[in-house]
Amino acid sequence: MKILLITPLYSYTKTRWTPLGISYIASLLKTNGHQVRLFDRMLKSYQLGNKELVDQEMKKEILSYQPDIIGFSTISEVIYDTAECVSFIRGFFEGTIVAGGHHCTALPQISLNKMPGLDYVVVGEAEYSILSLAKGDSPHHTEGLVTRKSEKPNWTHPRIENLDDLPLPDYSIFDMDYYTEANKDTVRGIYLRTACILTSRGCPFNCRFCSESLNFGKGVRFHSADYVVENIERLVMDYKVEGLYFHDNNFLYSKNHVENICRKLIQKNLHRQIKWAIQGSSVFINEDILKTLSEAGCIKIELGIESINESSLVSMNKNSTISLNEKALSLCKKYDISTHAYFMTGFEDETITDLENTLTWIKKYRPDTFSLHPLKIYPGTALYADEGGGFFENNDWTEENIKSYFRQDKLSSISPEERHKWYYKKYKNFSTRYQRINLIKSNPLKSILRMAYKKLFPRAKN
Ligand code: B12
Ligand code: SF4
Repeated sequence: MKILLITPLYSYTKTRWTPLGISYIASLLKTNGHQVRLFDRMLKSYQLGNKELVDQEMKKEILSYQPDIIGFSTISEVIYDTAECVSFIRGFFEGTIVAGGHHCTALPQISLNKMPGLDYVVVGEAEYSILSLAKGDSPHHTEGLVTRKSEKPNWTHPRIENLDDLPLPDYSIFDMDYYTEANKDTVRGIYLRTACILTSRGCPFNCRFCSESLNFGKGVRFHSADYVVENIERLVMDYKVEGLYFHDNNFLYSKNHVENICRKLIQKNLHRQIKWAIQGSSVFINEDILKTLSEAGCIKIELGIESINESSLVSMNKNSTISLNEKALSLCKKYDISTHAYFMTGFEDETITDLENTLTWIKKYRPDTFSLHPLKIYPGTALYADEGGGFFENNDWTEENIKSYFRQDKLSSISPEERHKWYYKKYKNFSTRYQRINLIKSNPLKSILRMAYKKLFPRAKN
């Protein structure tokens, strides 16, 4: 069968992170004899400049490729784009249309109702469900596939117990010239030609604002070190990458897993060829693990600090403490591993003084880079159950509705005007200056000159 996968359009993100879920799905389908293509709406919008042109190009692609199945990857914040595409494509396409990913997993039946052009929704890890569909198995007996007739207890979230059963992800489905082009944002603050990779699925924690355990189930499953290193060798050989960004929610969760991968990287001499970055929780950071990481080429750890207000961490069920975060930042410095601190704003008990204190804290503990994201209430999270007000169930999924829902500051007592003022008066200048200095400190002159050239000629190739 011919399958066309489509990712949603969103305002341009600087991090060139590949949608890896798509590459796993594509790989399993191709290994089983199917043809797969990707229409990457975000990249197309970057290349073509406007949505109308992207839609026209998408229609052309569908009419010329003539797929049997079209599959959408969904994300709550951009679900209006998927909804519009489904209805647009239904106007001229009679084949099967399915959707999977985080948003549909959280709201399978509602997604079918709100997007009448959809035939099925796939919940959770979709590789084997979509393969069954491509093989022509009965949708009513396919695990993970939700039809309009499915009743809640009849669908189960598939869980791939042995991740190594999956063939290596297929990166050739992406425009890898674009995704691996050297930049300073994929590994934040360090200018590299980078690819993304995944070594595990799931997260041991359950933060109230996160839906990871809904998508991947409880606990964490791992690829073996052999699988991971084979994947890395292939990326280095095929795409000449000099950096890797690990998408694992918590790369450090299993010491054994980390040590096995690091040992193999050193055995294969890959630690001298690639620099890599991970996301990890401060809970798992100690001298032993940092030494192992540093010897194997890890140059950056991203930490989900979220808040410097202990009560916000507790109310969000965040499994770390401020003192653990402070300790982690100083230990990373000792082992010369750069850090990125993720912060969130919009918690219930937050005040402008807390935001001010965050900047003071940053100056004191000096992560190399940092970012501040508004707290958003996604379906499938504990926070949505308590505070979402059934928004997605009760409203049309139009661009206007969805954008205004995500613009709301539902929990915070800081008014939007106050926050806006603080952001532009205090945060923006502070952040730009701080990160610019870090960029100069963390990159060799050659990279700095390249970045300056790219700033002058943004579309120039490296
Ligand atoms: C890499 C990444 C990105 C990349 C690539 C996006 C992508 N679709 O993968 C970029 C930078 C573009 C991105 C941007 C955004 N992201 Co993002 N991103 C991630 C991240 C860190 C990893 C994704 C990944 O590779 N996972 C591993 C693979 C194996 O899992 P998967 O992608 O979920 O895919 C599996 C299933 O979901 C399903 N599936 C996925 N696609 C499809 C398609 C079909 C047809 C089917 C049937 C099934 C299916 O099968 C896959 C294989 O098992 C996740 C967090 C996470 N750990 O998943 C957040 C995450 C997906 N992002 C999120 C968000 C909010 C965003 C943004 C809105 C952020 C922002 N405000 O800018 C934008 C939206 C832009 C866009 N156009 O999609 C949220 C989504 C929450 C939600 N309820 O929708 C997540 C879950 C982070 C979080 N915990 O909050 N993101
Ligand atoms: S640690 Fe990260 S991935 Fe895990 S539940 Fe919290 S936010 Fe989600």
